[in-house]
Amino acid sequence: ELRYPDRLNCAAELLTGPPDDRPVFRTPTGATWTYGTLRARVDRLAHLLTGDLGVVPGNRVLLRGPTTPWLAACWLAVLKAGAVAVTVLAQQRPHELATMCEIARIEHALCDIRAVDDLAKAEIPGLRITTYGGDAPDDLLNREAPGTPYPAVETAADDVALIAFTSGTTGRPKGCMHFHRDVLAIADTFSKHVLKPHGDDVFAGSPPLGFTFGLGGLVIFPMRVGASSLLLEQAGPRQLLPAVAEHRVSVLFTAPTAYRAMLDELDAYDVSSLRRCVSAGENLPAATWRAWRERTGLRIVNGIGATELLHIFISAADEDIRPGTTGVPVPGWHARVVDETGHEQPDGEPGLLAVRGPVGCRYLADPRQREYVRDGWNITGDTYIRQSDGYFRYVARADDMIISAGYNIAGPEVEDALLRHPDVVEAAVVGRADEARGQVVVAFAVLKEGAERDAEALRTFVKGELAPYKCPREIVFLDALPRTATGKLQRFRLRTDGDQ
Ligand code: 3SK
Repeated sequence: ELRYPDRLNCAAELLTGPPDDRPVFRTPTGATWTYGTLRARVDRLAHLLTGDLGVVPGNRVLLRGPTTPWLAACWLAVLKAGAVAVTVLAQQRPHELATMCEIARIEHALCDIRAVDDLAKAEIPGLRITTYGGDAPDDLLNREAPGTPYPAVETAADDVALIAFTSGTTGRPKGCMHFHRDVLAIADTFSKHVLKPHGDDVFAGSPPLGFTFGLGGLVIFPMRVGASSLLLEQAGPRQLLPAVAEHRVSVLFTAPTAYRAMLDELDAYDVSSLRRCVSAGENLPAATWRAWRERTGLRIVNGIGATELLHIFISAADEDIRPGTTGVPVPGWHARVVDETGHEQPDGEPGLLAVRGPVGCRYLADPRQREYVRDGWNITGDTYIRQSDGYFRYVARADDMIISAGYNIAGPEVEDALLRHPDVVEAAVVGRADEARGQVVVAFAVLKEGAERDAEALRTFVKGELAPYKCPREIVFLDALPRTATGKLQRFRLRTDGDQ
């Protein structure tokens, strides 16, 4: 069981320990921040926040900008000053920003000068925006500030440290409140037991710091062990491989689509520094796992996480990894598969994934809390099967099950079959209303450049892979699939039966 002192400031905790000259953040341009530099800059920022800007403990501070050491330093300074960090995504548009500010009652924003336009456009009443990274004398980084150490505010372990917004794949954003102890708990469960990092590791990846997958993987996990992190402003599959090769990255965080995309370019880069490759955000098909293993010798660490629970709670490490499954509950977490009434399903039967552990869902002023937390269990909205060996296998998002002529069909299973075709780069499968069958299976596919868009050939391929009743009635070819700002597939945008 995890135990933390009653008084705990997680930022102070993450900043304490490593020697001053040890690197903590690197950038692709070759800049290196040491732990000493970071500590001094965080203290300066915390002085400015609580001095010039008038932030007091408990205030919520919006943070917005590309993934840079300064964004990470602002996040740490906000927490060290006892305020609450609300990191949002660079892609979020004015109306979304306004909604989040309204829900979280945000009065202060620290914004990278390059991302300020949409925030200013949102015209959020009472919001005081301070920019960083610009030339103006009142830019945060150009202001006079004391060079003395900033004593961390003695927050309680269960004071709110951050609010992470999730819009899921649809709907009004929900703000998830997480405590100071939660920030350490994700490092002391998933990272400690599955990644087993050490001080020499170099972390990197694609998820932004506004997505807790990235915040954990690129800031919290490395800092918890005195390691360093390469912070990439551009972190698509094209940028990841050269970054891994050049900066000798050892722990990589990205999504299944990026692993698939990188397979084509792997031969051009030296990725021998990689030790751990983490995949989350979406289900990892066994075919992608096997192809990556064959080409790199590495076993991808698959995991399921949620903004509501801050990070990954089911996964597996090293030889315990079983492709095609997500894994087992991370030490410290418990998981089971239940029916709609909360009763446990027999092994092998699909049901709702229910999870409990050191971090729980606490939506800010949102009645959907009652749906997510039932009898103390967090119901993530995923359909899973617990196998007889105790491994959890993903079936679908609960709302992505298709019922056709009485058959239950999991969209992701059909997507995996499509992805086994060498020409298919991305696939999404949804149910479309049908008078005779209730629903029929419709697939959307993105093909490799130059591949022939032959729907019949692809249907024949799927029939060779799956029972015929799972074969898509129709296959539509697209140039790209609709995704959320964090890269999750938005299947609801592909449904054409009007029930989204
Ligand atoms: O939402 C997710 O998929 C996720 C995955 C890993 C860690 C954190 C999150 C929010």
